[in-house]
Amino acid sequence: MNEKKLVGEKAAEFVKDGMIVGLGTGSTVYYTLEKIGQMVKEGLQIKGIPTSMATEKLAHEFGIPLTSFKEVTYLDVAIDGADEVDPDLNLIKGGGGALLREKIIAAAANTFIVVADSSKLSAKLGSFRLPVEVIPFGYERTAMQISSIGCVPEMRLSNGNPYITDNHNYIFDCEIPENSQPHKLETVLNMIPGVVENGLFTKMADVIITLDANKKTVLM
Ligand code: ABF
Repeated sequence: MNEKKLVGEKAAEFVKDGMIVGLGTGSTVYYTLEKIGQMVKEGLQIKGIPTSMATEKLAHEFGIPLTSFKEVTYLDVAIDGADEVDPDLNLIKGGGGALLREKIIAAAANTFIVVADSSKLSAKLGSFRLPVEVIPFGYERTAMQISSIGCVPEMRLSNGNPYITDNHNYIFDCEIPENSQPHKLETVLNMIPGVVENGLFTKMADVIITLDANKKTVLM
């Protein structure tokens, strides 16, 4: 069984009857969603809030009932992927472009579970460029401000045009300074006018489900 499927399915064990569940985005949490769909078919009673339109579509395909923040103000658990994980459980997320809704949902969850195969584990964040979501108005100046704090932004493109997020914003993928302190950088970036959110998820993850050297699922 592939690593993503092993960790993705393991996370579904944390989903219990009656829960409100944050449904993440990406190729690992895909397996979590598939497993939850099977559990719903077997009688599990849960409702999910998706972190992206892509996940909303998958939830419909897998038969996972959905709700929204119009009906609930908190979630019991959120399960999501990550692009990079450091030893302090700080994350870089957003490779899939869903970082804004992912962070809203992770922050609203009592427990935030991350599913990450071993290739995501890193001694220090920065191997994966940090996604930063910005509004289109004034993006040129916003990029200059991001550069002024030592990050190197590159506009994410899709078929030669700016990539547009589910929230109708742009994304800059940024090289971050070698000596970055994740929590400080997360805060400083979000203070820049025009920046909507960034992919640093510091001090948020409660559990990382990954694999050990013997390909056994472990909790960090
Ligand atoms: C999502 O998971 C995104 O934040 C991230 O880009 C993606 C990466 O995970 P995977 O490798 O599972 O697609 O949460």
